[in-house]
Amino acid sequence: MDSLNWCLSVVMHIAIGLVLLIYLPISLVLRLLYWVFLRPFVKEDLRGKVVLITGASSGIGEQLAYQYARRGASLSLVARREQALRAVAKTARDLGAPDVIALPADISSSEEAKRIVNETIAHFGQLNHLVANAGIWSNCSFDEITNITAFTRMMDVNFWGSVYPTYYALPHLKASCGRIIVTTSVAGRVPTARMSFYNASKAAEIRFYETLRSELGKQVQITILIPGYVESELTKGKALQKEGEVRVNEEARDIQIGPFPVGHTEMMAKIAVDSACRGEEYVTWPSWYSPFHMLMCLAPELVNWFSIAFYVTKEGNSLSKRILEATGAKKFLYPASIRSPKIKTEMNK
Ligand SMILES: NC(=O)c1ccc[n+]([C@@H]2O[C@H](COP(=O)([O-])OP(=O)(O)OC[C@H]3O[C@@H](n4cnc5c(N)ncnc54)[C@H](OP(=O)(O)O)[C@@H]3O)[C@@H](O)[C@H]2O)c1
Ligand SMILES: *[C@@H]1O[C@H](CO)[C@@H](O)[C@H](O)[C@H]1NC(C)=O
Ligand SMILES: *[C@@H]1O[C@H](CO)[C@@H](O)[C@H](O)[C@H]1NC(C)=O
Ligand SMILES: *[C@@H]1O[C@H](CO)[C@@H](O)[C@H](O)[C@H]1NC(C)=O
Ligand SMILES: CC(=O)N[C@H]1CO[C@H](CO)[C@@H](O)[C@@H]1O
Repeated sequence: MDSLNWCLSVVMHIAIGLVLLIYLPISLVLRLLYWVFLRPFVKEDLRGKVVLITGASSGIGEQLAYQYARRGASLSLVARREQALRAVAKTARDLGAPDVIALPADISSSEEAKRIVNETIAHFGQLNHLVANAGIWSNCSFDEITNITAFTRMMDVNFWGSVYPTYYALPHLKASCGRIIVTTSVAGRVPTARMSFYNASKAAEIRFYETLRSELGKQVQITILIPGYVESELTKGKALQKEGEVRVNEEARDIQIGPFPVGHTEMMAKIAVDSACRGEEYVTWPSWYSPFHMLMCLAPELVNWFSIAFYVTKEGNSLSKRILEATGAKKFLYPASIRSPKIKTEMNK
């Protein structure tokens, strides 16, 4: 049995090696041809389209709303903080969205998810893009957590909070040959210490939407957004803390992000919407994160060593934070918008 297993293993390695040897050069040429000849001309016209965005009250979702608005789409905006949501809705109208509705809801509840899809259809009569973007993160290592049950929230918001609206929106998306855009994270592909649940929720999201993509084929296209660090309330330090409550913790943020530059969200939102309109499957931005996917496939142990050296804290400090402090690099690497702990407070959410 053992030798059969060994033979099969050798055969598989050689077979897959051959497939890659033939497939990779061909796909490279095809991709190049696509980039040069087709890509500039493929682009969905968003005028008259309806887009539902979850997590639209701040950060990436807010900027995505503005990009869709500029391109003439009507919007249905979802998050829990109503005032913040209404302010985003107003700006979106000013930027050119013909019609915008704000639907306050907690997306981790399936009933609420059902309601917001229902209200969107009742108001607009159609749905063309679903942007599943709402999410929370946390910064503590597993053994620091003092209230473990509070951490089911991470899965409830990041994973189920994307799956529920997808489920209820799917019939309408099929009817319109629409698209799903889902905001995941580089952390879902590349393990990063101190983010076990965040990392797991994002990995689950990526796998789920990759599988759904193969089930749906061309009927409903799926764009998976894989952001690295960009400015938002999340990178201001708003996170699920070890005691199980959500608040802003800048010091923890400095440990987590360290000397990694934080990208401008407006730029990312622009690239994300353009890529979705071209039907692209993955968007990794800032793009310097892309090689990390390859590194993760070829040498996961390097990622692991780096993660330990960089993020694991000794006496409340980590190499990442020490580098940040020693070089004074924060001024250049973090946009001004996240260098203050102020967030759009409302009911302490
Ligand atoms: N910023 C980054 O560096 C980065 C990197 C990788 C991935 N991401 C991902 O990007 C997505 C957006 O995050 P962000 O960076 O823009 O952070 P953010 O500014 O904190 O935005 C998160 C949004 O999600 C909403 N939200 C949270 N819980 C919700 C719930 N239960 N129901 C409905 N809405 C909820 C928030 O609105 P309310 O509080 O009003 O409900 C807010 O609008 C997340 O999925 C995040 O994981 C961000
Ligand atoms: C959804 O909307 C329809 C009308 O568009 C209504 O008849 C139905 O009761 C609603 N369902 C729920 C669960 O709210
Ligand atoms: C732990 O978190 C859960 C969920 O947020 C909460 O209901 C519970 O009261 C918390 N327990 C303690 C001991 O703080
Ligand atoms: C985040 O990390 C910092 C550094 O270890 C820690 O002090 C903080 O307690 C962590 N998050 C919380 C407050 O849960
Ligand atoms: C530190 C940590 O939780 N790492 C996990 C992140 O997610 C990947 C899956 O993508 C796991 O393999 C890691 O163990």
